[in-house]
Amino acid sequence: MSDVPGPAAGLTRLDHVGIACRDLDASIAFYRRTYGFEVEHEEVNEEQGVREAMLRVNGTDDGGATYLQLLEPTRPDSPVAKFLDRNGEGVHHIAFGTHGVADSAGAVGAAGVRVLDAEPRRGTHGSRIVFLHPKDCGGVLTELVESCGQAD
Ligand code: CMX
Ligand code: CO
Repeated sequence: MSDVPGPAAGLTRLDHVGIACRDLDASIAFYRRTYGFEVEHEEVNEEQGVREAMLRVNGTDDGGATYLQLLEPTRPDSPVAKFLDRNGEGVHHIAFGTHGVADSAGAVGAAGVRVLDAEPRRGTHGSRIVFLHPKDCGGVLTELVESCGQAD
């Protein structure tokens, strides 16, 4: 173990696991009938090129929750469409929650990980999100998310 302290990234929960699917309604039906998870929120995010549903799994001790984020592409040049072409359906990214996404991104960036968004973008339900390059995260596309109304 290294003695060097880690970055003060301020991450407080696993916010969601993003899952790429070809048919959002079929995927929702699978998670409902198999596990009993219910959709808490559904939307189209044109900037990200997705139609998506958030299925709540559990609450977290920072006052937030952990979700599955089911993602169906809305256009062929979107990140999720490219992922499906290459890999088929499956886990696309993980997302950590924070109370301050800009500060967290700064800390993670200072640790040597490429932050893909210079400014936070709009994520699910008005949240603020940035993505980290999967090649700097052991092959895992990673998102940092600050829920709407959560900023300090
Ligand atoms: N997980 C792990 N690796 C991934 C990946 C993913 N989801 N997507 C792409 N990669 C890898 C590819 O396998 C490829 O690796 P190799 O060079 O070894 O073959 C490399 O990254 C480049 O892949 P690409 O298909 O050419 O894709 P791009 O470089 O054009 O884009 C990325 C990759 C991560 C920069 C882009 O997908 C991105 O900006 N993603 C963030 C936005 C996003 O995913 N939005 C949808 C979700 C929205 C939400 O959660 O709200
Ligand atoms: Co996400």
